[in-house]
Amino acid sequence: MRLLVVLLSVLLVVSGRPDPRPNLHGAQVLRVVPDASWQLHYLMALQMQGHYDFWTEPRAVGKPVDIMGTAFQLPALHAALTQLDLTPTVLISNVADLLAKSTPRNTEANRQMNWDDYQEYDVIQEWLESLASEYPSVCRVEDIGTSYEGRTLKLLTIGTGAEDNPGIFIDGGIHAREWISPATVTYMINQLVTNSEMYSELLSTINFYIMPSINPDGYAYTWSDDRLWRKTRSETDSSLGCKGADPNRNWGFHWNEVGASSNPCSDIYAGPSPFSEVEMQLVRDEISKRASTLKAYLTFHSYSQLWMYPWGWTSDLPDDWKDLDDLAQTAVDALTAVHGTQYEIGSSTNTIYAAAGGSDDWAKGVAGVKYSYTIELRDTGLFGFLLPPSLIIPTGEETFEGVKEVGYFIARTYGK
Ligand code: 0X9
Ligand code: ZN
Repeated sequence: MRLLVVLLSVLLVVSGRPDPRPNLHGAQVLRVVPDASWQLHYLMALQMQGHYDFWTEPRAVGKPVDIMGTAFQLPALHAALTQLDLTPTVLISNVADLLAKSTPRNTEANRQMNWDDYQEYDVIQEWLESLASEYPSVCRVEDIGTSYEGRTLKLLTIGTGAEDNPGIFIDGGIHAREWISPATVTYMINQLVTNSEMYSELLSTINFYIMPSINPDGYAYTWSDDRLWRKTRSETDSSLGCKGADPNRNWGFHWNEVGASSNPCSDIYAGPSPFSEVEMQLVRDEISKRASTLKAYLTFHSYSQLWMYPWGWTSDLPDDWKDLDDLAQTAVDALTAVHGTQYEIGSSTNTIYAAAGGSDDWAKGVAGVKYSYTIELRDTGLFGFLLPPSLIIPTGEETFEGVKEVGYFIARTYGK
């Protein structure tokens, strides 16, 4: 026993950080595909009980649902699924092993921005500052406020033309555990800024406003304590001791009407009130400030490979859905052409599930940004949230092609 304790503390010293969420040893991610609507509804009820971490939510008959069970929970999870006549396949046989493989190397060299690995919040922040000082004719950075725990949020503007040029607002990292999102958004920033001569016409016609990591406290927590944390880290309810709200259920448009929870312990907790989360207030204010020039809003999530547009609060489609669908098609065609990655396109309610209080719905419904999209990046479940760092660059390359199509379209359609 003493030997074990000594060994563990040696390991801690060597690795420099405690093993995040050690109870993931032996945890598995199981996939089931409901083929009847009663199974779907029972799966929804199982999710509502809040015992298991649903990596993807029950969305429709025929669509896969990925559920993580810890080693301790697995027998009960199997029993529950058997009762539902569902036969699970094992998607990830040992979450802890995969986690170890996808955990960034904690070296000094890796504290320099690069896309061979995921990056900590501070590294991203410093890099944004250094870009702005190295390329002052192409981009500028602003501090727009501080998170609940006191981290600075930065907004990078990329553009060489007029301030009132048509704009595209891009954010990443709203859900803390979706690491490929900030990695992809920073990849695209780097391409636009360091190769700006290749995009000179685009950048003189439109402005990009980009915030790569809009849930910094949650993101920092995924590095320090719990790799699979999704929400913010605010103290919303002291009696239950559960922290944080789902920032993508917190926006003030049809808030908490559907697909969200009022339980502070739930992963889809809408928060005590619309815009209770300071980080979402800050992003909202940046969008609002520029609402008259913004033509597109892109918010990056993972995973499932979906390019979705509003609405998320109703299965009805916006009047101009065809315009949004057409542009999504153009973007996805360009994306797929790079590495063959397949994406599904559609309104979010009809593609995944109804969920109100999302930033995409607010951007369109309140700020009036016509082309509002939620993009769920790679993969489709092989690695889920634990996408290996070797896939950052391929994901960045293909996504950038899709985003450029959106840029060119906005420039052609609204450029002066
Ligand atoms: O549920 C979400 O917030 C998003 N999926 S995720 O797996 N990344 O959590 C989808 C949001 C789609 N948009 C709206 N429901 N408004
Ligand atoms: Zn997400």
